[in-house]
Amino acid sequence: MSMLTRRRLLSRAALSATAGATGCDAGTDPDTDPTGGSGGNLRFPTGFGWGAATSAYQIEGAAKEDGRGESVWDTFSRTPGRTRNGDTGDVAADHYHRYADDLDLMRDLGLRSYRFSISWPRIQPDGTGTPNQRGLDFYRRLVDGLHERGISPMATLFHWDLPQTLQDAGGWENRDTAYRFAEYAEAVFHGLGDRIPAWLTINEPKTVVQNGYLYGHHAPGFQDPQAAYLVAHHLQLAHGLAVRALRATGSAARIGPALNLHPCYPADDSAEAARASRLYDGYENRLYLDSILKGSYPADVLADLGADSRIARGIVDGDLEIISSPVDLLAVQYYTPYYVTPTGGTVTRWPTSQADWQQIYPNGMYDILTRVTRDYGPLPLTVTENGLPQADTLSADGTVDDTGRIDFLREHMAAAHRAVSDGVPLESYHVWSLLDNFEWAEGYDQRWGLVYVDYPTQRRVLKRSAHWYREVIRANGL
Ligand code: GCO
Repeated sequence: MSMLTRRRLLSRAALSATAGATGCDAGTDPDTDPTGGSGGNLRFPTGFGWGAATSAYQIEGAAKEDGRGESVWDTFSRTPGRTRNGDTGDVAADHYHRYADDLDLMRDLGLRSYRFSISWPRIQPDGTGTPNQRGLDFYRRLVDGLHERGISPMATLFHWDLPQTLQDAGGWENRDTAYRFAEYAEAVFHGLGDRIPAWLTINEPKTVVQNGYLYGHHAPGFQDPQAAYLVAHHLQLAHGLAVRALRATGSAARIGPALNLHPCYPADDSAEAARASRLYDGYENRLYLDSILKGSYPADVLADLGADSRIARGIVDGDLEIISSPVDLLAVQYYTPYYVTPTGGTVTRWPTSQADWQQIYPNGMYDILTRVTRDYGPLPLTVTENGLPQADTLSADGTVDDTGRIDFLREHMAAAHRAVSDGVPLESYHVWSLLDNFEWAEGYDQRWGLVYVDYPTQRRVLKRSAHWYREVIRANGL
């Protein structure tokens, strides 16, 4: 298994291949201009869904209220040494209590779409059985508040907060967890399905696989490659079962997966780098895209994992049919490219953000959107996450000057616009994130929000980027 030690990550050859296939503007050279060229006065299609995204554990707090059960992230974050400064999501941005004010903020920004997640342990404290009405009621109030403000809800069913009881029974290593997830999804569809037009199943299965089971710096904190790829399979099985559960309700709502995709480029011109980059792409992208959208796992990745691997032995006849149940949309989350060396390692080519894994390469947005359309389309696309962390500070005059975020967003939106101009059916774009929040193992150090959260007082302050984004939305473009 050659991929075990890599952290997360294009060559001139790959780029020009992309450019040739998609009609990318030949006047820019992504090797020297990471934006790929971005002009002014870019209008998006009428009705474009400008939005922002969050997830339950990262913003809600209220960890012990209204019957909520414990999740793996409660356990993990409360374990000494697991998160920066020992931070937990116990209070987070206190959104559970402040959701009405946060809804007003969204309206003031002019958002057209809001992507949030539903906390499984609020709905099923033990991961199974009769749903907790108080949990469902919270999301009903939230969703009704969105509709009242003319904002379209997009709900993620699973953003990593697996009920601890299910983890105790083996978590995602246990095939049964996929079936428990389908039951939970069914309960949510019955409780809220009449008011949510778009569903996302599993947020970034790859991050659970890599960070949760390979590197161990996310819950549940394991370093077990054999388990990791079995988990990849069970997460995707859960995705397919949830798609089927939605169809079984007769709902006209749309559903799809939320995948963090990374353009992978060879770090040099050698054949070895091209080969290594291709396999890297298999682990980063095709392991999830091929299965869900084509009904088969990529042969190169399966061969690399080995016929004796737990995933190879864990695939049951019919699973891929479930996993590839037709979806209505694909949610793309783009943060960084990877540049892959001949030996399968990665190198950093562009400046990074406060997150050392994130290279700022806007043209990667164009490449990944055009690539999924070329290889898997035509399929409606939504960007459900894109953003960067900064050490934003509240100045004495009460403002937060995050000019770097404005530059980042403008360039990534311009790259998305180029993709749309080249025929990519992109419907919406969500900034990660609406609010500063609990950034997993990084705790509260990294601020990803359009809105600054002063944690001691929980006061919200619109950053300069939020004011800028409001104008983007009003103009429907840049
Ligand atoms: C993820 C998650 C978000 C993160 C964001 C920044 O992609 O990791 O969906 O919860 O906070 O991506 O790292």
